[in-house]
Amino acid sequence: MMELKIQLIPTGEIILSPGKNGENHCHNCKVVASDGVRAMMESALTARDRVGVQDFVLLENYTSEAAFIENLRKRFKENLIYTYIGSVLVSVNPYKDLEIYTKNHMERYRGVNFYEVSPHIYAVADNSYRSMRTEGKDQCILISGESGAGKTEASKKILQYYAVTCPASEQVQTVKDRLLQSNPVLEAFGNAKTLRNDNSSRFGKYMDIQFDFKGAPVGGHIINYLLEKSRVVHQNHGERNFHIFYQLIEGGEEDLLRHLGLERNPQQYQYLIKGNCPKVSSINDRSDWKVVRKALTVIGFSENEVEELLNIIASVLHLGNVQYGGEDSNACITSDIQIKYLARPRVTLVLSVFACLHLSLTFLSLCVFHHQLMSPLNLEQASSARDALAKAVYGRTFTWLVNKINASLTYTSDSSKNYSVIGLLDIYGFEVFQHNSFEQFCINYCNEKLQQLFIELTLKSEQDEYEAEGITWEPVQYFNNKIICDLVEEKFKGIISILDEECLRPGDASDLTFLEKLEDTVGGHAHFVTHKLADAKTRKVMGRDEFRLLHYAGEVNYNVNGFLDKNNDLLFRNLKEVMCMSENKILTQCFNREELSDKKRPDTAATQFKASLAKLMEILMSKEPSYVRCIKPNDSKQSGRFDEVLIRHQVKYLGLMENLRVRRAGFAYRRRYEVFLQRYKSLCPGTWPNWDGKLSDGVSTLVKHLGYKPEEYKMGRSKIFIRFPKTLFATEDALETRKHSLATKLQAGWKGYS
Ligand code: AOV
Ligand code: MG
Repeated sequence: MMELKIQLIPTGEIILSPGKNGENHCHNCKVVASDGVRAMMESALTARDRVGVQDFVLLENYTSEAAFIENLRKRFKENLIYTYIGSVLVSVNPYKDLEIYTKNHMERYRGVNFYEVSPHIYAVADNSYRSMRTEGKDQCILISGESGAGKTEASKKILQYYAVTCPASEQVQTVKDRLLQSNPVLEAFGNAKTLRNDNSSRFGKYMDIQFDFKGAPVGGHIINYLLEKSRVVHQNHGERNFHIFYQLIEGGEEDLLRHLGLERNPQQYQYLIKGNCPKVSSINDRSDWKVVRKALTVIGFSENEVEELLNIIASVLHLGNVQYGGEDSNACITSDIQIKYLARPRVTLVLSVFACLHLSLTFLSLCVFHHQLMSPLNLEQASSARDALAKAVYGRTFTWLVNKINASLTYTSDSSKNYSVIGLLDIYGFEVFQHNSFEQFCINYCNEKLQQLFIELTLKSEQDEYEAEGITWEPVQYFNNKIICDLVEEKFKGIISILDEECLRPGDASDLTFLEKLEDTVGGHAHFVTHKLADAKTRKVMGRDEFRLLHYAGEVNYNVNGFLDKNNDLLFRNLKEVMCMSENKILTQCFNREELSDKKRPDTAATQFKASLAKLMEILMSKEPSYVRCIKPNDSKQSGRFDEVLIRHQVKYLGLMENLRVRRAGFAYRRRYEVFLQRYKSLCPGTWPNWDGKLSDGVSTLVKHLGYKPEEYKMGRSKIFIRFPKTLFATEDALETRKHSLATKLQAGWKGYS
């Protein structure tokens, strides 16, 4: 009789340990149970009614969106935030600390098959790790969902899981520490409070974790994507600048602040007051400062480097306070500041900027703010030159920081690549604000690309594969967002191309002429609308300086104001020259002289972003993906609130229903014949030690010997398709048992097949 263990864990989750036949779902098993077991099963089933199913594939009415949402709601109410769709993990942000990330939890998931334990982010992490180890294929975990849905938290949990559960030597421990500590540093410099999320990632991050042949994390590499630099100089109401500024001001030691010429009050700084939101209740800048300061040391920053880094941060704040006055056509630094300069030279703003950047006073005369040395700038030009400098300094310093972290994570080994990789993608989520600009356009385009990849890799490729393998299949309809990606990125005709064209066009090019060009070129596109092209109802909610994109995840109006400038991202040449003269070593790495002699116009911001995304897609396509789909339960960041309308919208646009239908109709596992045979051939005397015939015949012989039933698998052209995970688990168990008994026999001096 089959062995079956039923365990009700405190959360109400049912854990059914697989018996000898690999059964793990109680409603699947046809056990003749004793009274005691039956009573346990009944109570387990009642619990399941309350907590829903842990894999949507098990929903009886799996095509019903209402049943899907109901299952999600039941589980959310019970603090069960994770649910599978096959191997895809759906996660709902609980907005509260759940006691589910302890070391004990990690141990529970370590080396255990996916379906044997309740769904968890650790199961995804462990599954990727084991696939990497057993199949030798690089993995990636793609975390998606809108802003505030829990992507960054999920990626941190995965990293922590590897740090705790993977083997470690002393050297590996250093790498683990550095990998972990890179998070607070990058978040300090690259995250900020937005209206959607108090800790919103304002840059995209792809991190490779490198494992050696023993499965120990030995190195890492981070690629960063388009930091939202405009935040350095401007924040919308209710938002903040990057965390690091507030951390430094709130947490920095007295001596340090004095040295940097900073006051302990964010309200003193123009670059910090635009959003009128210096404090955030969920954030403790002072304690975060301590964490960041320590992390910098762990990562390997020298005291000098930290000092230079903070000098730059302070200089940006001072720069923001440089104000202009004078004739409108001939701006100069306002007189009171000049007077201040003369009276108290050590505290003047301009001087502070230069002192912080270690520019010698001789170069002060070269400063852009001194009107006599440049062709005169009007007030607006002078302010935007100042802001451009602040953005460039901050943006380049951020890139320097990533490079520095990468250097500290570099795996040094004799051979060039003798490691395997798990990549983690945590990028800014889809976002819609009252006012959306170039940054939201880029962020949402990026999400559009990720959705495309998800479609390519799960829905489309799944269906293509059945077709290619000659397996009968009922196609599932889904919305393919390629049409929107093309609208944005197509050569010559896409929005980015048109934007670039306007940026390069001399003469009267402006944000509004860009909008007109868009209307002329893509005006007829089904996913594009402007005020002029809209129907009366839409027109009411659109400005004349906006265009609307009908994204896969919803409609967004983009205001064209600033598009050209942000895309051009230019910095006056003499400002670059001044930066090159700095004695600050970080700045000399950020601004080098070669750039000055390079006559070629750099690619625009959007084109660079498009190219980096294309490269990212290539990286991800070359790896075996796992997916975490994050859902935000409400817009008020509240725990326990399940806003059904909001959630239904996300379920729809994330394509979860289609995902489920494809999954339900399909097969849980597929393996190429040679891989399958190689792994399990020892389980059958007919295929051991070698199979000389056709590979598919070998696999047939093997699975018949293993007792696979016809409904459990199908033979394709080059692969075997296995319908249920339990079938594969049973085979894995058999392999384990065999290895174990073989080892025992070998010890006893045995030779040959038994
Ligand atoms: P995001 O990365 O998806 O948004 P985060 O991962 O930063 O969102 O999550 C937002 C906030 O939700 C966090 O700061 C936590 O307070 C809370 N949260 C998320 N996941 C969990 C969890 N598993 N347990 C407890 N609290 C959680 V963005 O970066 O804005 O797209 O750009
Ligand atoms: Mg994030």
